[in-house]
Amino acid sequence: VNVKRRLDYQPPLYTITNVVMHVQLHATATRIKTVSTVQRVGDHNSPLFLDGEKMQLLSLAVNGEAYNLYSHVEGGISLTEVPDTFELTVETEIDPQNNKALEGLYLSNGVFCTQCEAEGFRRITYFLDRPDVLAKYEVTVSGDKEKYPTLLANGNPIAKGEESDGTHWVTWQDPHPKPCYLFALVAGDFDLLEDSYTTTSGRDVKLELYVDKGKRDKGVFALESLKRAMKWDEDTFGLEYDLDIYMIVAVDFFNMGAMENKGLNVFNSKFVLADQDSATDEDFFNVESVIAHEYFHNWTGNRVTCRDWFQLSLKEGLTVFRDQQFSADMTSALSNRIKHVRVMREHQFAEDASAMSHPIRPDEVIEMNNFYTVTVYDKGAEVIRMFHTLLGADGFRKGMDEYFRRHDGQAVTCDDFVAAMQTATERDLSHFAKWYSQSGTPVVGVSRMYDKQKRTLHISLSQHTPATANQQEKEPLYIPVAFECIDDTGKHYPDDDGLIKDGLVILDKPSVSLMFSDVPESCLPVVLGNFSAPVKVDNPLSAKELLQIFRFADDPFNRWDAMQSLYDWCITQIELDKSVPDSVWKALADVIAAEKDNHELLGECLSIPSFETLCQTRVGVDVAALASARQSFCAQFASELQSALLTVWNGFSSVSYTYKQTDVNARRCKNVALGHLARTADGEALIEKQFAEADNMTDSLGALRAAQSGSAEVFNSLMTAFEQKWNHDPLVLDKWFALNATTEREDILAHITMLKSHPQFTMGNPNRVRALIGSFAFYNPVGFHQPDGSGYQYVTDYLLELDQHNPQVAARIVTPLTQWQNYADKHQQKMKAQLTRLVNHEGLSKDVFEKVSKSLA
Ligand code: BAL
Ligand code: ZN
Repeated sequence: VNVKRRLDYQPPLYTITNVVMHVQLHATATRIKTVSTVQRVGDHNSPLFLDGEKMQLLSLAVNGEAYNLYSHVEGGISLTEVPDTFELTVETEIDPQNNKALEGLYLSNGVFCTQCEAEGFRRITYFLDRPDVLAKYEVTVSGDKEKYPTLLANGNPIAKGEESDGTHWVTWQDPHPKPCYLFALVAGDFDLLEDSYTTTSGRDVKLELYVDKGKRDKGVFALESLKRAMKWDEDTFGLEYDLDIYMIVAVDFFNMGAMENKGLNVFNSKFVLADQDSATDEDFFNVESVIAHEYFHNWTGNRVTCRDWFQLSLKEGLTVFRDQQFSADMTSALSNRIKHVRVMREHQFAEDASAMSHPIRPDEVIEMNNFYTVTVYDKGAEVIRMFHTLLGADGFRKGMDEYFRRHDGQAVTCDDFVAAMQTATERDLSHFAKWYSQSGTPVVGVSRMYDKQKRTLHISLSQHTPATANQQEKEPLYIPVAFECIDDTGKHYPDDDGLIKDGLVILDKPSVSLMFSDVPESCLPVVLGNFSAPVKVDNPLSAKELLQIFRFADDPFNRWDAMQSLYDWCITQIELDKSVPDSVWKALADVIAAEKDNHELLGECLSIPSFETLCQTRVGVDVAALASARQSFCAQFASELQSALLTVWNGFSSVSYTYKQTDVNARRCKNVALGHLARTADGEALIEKQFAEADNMTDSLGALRAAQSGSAEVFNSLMTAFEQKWNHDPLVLDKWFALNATTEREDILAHITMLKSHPQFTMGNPNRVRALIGSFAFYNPVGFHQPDGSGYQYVTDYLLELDQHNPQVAARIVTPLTQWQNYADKHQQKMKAQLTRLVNHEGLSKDVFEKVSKSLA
């Protein structure tokens, strides 16, 4: 197995400055002629190695003459005795229709499209497929005019024509040098939405959005989102778009969410198509944020790209942070923050506790596709957020300006980013930069000692990062801890030594002590406001103290988090066979009454931590026991608070649907309340009423989700009605498949087997596979972790088949199996048995092999 290491990086021995491509599209035999201008870099005689796989080499020429001095080697071809500068012509043939991995150029649903990041371009032609080789491209695409009236590639169209045989062609020129992972080509028959945008400096940009025929209206919101993102990046970072045309194409078969190819983004249709009937508020949110994410990559990713793939977080962490800031500005800061913290706690902490633990800048990779992870993306964004917290918005902007001033047009490293931030703000960020190299989730411990006589409070903050599979030794990190000290009247206290500055304590060594003099005994430390660092907190607080924080903390995130900790505490009581005290139920009723008009906070505070989040505050999880404790808490929650919840649910007058934040908050609150009420005697009637009256997908789906925890009969009948209504809409049907897969039922495996033979289920569509098999493995803990191991075996059987077609998606869905460390022994044994089956399977992809072998090591 070929392990690549970050520290082995070598600059390229040759580079390619210009590429002229001719792509003759054909379903099973597409021909690509690529003329590259190749230059030797430095003084050496090493052969020229070109990456290439899964294609046929038809011919090879140097400066127009057929060239024989080459040989096929693993992963490509090697050319010897080439001139210092020359024109290399390579002709290849590929089979897009049978490309089920959806990497490189593929044909699905009558649409040709490409996915080249990370290393897909090498499936189109032999090339220097590495991000530090930047070339200008001119691409001519030709194909059948009737089947593929639209022919697109990066940049601007400069010529087109038709042939007498029914084919036509378009030539595209991209003036910006780019790495080949940003190459894109699309051909098909689409509906087109057109618009334009004038940049602050007065440049007109044509905007084009291509969607499946008949789905024009569903593209309107995406196009509006694009314009908002363009404006926001100009206002916030002074960054304008740089081509005359910006195109987005929505396709139904796509491994990722979307791809930022220069001037021609390719999107999973899930993140483009949205209307009130078929998309939830969450879908609208996601469309806007992914559209923005890909747009923001034009500067953070495309204009300044990565030197090598170990630096992926350079563009992804930064761009996720940028899209998070944008979404917060477009919608609301609190619910955004909570959303992202949930991702960290449910998924990133789990990844960092597993054998796949890696720093945001990984050191070793077998298959790069495995590193498009919550660590690189989301923890990466948290690290960028800490820069923002430490430097302030102005300092961060200065650093960004300096980063672009230094590196526009270059392929650079995370260290280059830190250096730009450091120089621009004159701060020493060298200690902080350890966040790039150290993996694992630090635990910040909080302990306090109160001296009644002296009325002094001593608070100690400590840090400890548990060893991870890839790193035994951990060093103290530089952790900004947002800090409040409040008493039971809500009064806030400063510390004696002024260590709390602008609400932050810097925990940059194993521990830091804070002293508070002349304070009452009720004073509490409230830490990690706004989730100021990607850490776990160990702050032992009683239920009463958590409620004090909820009442009095300034930071709304802390208020929400206190409620989450309170629920976690209650569930622990149940696990210990103790009961939840009446005082807690009384306090919760007061909370609901006090916050009845604050729909945003109330909706979030009525949400019980997910099973996955609860796992992260426990070790050796017995799944059935934890799930049953959680269930039992939810049932009590519903019965104890029924009348308050009913008031919440009834409190929303049914105005017709608009996607605006106040309404989104209200709908969320209403649907969370309904989720609880489903467990009461009134639940059925309320669910049926909401389902029948809903004029939008948020409320329909809210009713269905609620019905999942009510009677099976009602749930099944609503699901049948829903399926009949939405059978024609793939994205809505995915929701239906996912609801099926996450339902608790005795016969869940037989049920999934039946769904696999549903006429609309196909292994070839990643969205569908993720909806059914992915949702089951990730979000049906009771079904997946069945005591006899049958859930693990079921998923493994499926993955063995899927892996033969689409290794990338298989490697994604294997994740829950590889995270066995957190479960009780009895689960671990059975999970490892299936992992062993996988690793021993002949012909396993390197994608799945990497994750499985690491998890067994
Ligand atoms: N670059 C891969 C997809 C994305 O993160 O935008
Ligand atoms: Zn991205």
